[in-house]
Amino acid sequence: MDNALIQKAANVLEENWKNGFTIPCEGLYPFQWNWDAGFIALGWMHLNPERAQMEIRSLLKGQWSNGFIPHIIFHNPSDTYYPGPKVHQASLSPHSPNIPTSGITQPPVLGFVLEKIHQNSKDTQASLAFLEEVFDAVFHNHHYFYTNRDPKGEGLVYICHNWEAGTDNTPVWDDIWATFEVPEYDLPRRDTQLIDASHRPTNKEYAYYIHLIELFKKWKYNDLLIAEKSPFLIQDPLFNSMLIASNKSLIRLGTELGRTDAVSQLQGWNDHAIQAMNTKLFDDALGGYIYYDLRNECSLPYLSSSSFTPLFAEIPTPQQAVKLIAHLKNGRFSGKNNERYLCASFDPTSPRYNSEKYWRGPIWINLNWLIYNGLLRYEFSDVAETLKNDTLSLIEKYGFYEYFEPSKRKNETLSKGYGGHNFSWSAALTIDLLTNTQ
Ligand code: 9WN
Repeated sequence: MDNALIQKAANVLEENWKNGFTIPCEGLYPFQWNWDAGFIALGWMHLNPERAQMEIRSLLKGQWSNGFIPHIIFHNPSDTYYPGPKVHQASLSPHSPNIPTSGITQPPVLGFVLEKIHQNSKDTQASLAFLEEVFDAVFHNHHYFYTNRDPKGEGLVYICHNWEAGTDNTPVWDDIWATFEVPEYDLPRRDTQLIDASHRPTNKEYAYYIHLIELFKKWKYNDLLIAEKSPFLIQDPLFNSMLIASNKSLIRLGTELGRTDAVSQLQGWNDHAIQAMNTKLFDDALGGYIYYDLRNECSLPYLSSSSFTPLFAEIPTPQQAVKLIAHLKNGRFSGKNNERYLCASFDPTSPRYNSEKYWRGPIWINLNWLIYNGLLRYEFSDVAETLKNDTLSLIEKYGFYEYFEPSKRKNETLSKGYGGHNFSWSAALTIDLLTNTQ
C-alpha cells in the first residue's frame, strides 16, 4: 500500500510542478504560496532533491529588500484566482521586488524545512553549498519579523491579516470581525465557482479580508502604520511556533556554517520567544495555546489545531504537554470515545465548529504533520501513531484532498474529502509520513 500511495502522491506533485515551483492546486491556487512551498519541498526532497531546492529558490525570488517573504509569488499569469496581483499591488511598497507578489506573509516554515532537507541529503557538500546560498535570506526574514512585528519587544510577532495565519477563517477571527465595519465590495470570487461553496468562507468574511488589503495599500504596506492602525493585529501560537522551530533549525544550521553572529542573535530571540509563548499564550484552564488580540488587548480563549503546534517547536513544559495531549485521547478533539479522527482544526465542542468548512473544523494534513512530529518529540508515541494512521487512512480512502471530515460516523457515508483535490501539500506530506522513520 505504501509504495502505491507514494506513487500516487508523486503523480500529484508532478502534475502541479510548473517548471521551477509547485502550485498548491490546479485552478483553485494557480501560483506559488509561501508555506505551501515549504511543505511541498519536504515531498520533493524524497523524490527529487534538486526540485526541493528549486522550490525554495523560486520562493526567495519574491523576497522583499527588508527581508519580508510574501504569501503569494505570482510567477505566472492566471485568471482562475481572486485576489490576484492587481488587487494586492505590492509595488506600492518601496521594498517590493521586481516580480509581482502579495504584500502579506504566511507562517515561516523555511528554517525547519531547510534543516530537514539537509538531514535528508545524500550529498553533504552540495547540501552545504545550498545552505550557504540561502541561509542569509532566511535569517534576514527572521530579522524582519523581530524588528518590525514585535512593537512592544515581547518576543512574540504579530500577524496583521487572517491570510497570514494560514488558518484563514478559523472561528477565532469572528471576535475580531465584530470589532469593525467593512464596506460592501464587489467580490469576483473564483474559488466558489471551482469547488463546493459550502466548504469555503462566506462573502461577508471575504469583505473583511479584502478590506484589510485595501487598508494596507492605502498605507503602502508600511509596517509602522500597520502596527499603529490595523484593526487586525494578532499574536498567533501557530505562526510564532513556526518561527521558533525555524529559529532552532537556523541555530543548528548556522553553527554548522560557522555563522556565530547570526546564531547568537537567533538564540536571543528564541529564549525570549519561548518564555512569552508559555506565559502569555498558554491558557492553563483551557489546557492549550491560544491567540492574543494585540489591537483590543485581550486573549481569544478558543482551542484550535494551532493550539497543539508548539509541541513541534518543543515549547511546552512537560506539564503543559500533558494538558495538550489530554484533548487528543478521549478528550475534546478526539471525542470521549475517540469518535473523531485527529485532528479537527477547531474545537469540536464549540458552537462555532463546522466540520465541513475550511478552517472552521475539518482536518488539514499540514497541521496533522506538525502535530504528529511534535507528539513524537515529547514521546507521546501512541497518540502520534493514532494521528498518523488517521491521516493516512483518510488519504488512502479519498485521495489528496485539501481537508477532511473528522467524524468517523459521517465518514462512513462520504465518498470524497473537502475543498480542492490533488492538493500538493497533502501529497508531499503523505510521502514524508510514509518515508521518514524519524
Ligand atoms: C489564501 C494555498 C493556500 C494555503 C492556505 C489556505 C488557502 C488561500 C485562499 O490556500 O488560502 O492564502 O485563497 O483560500 O487557507 O493555508 O496556504 O494552498
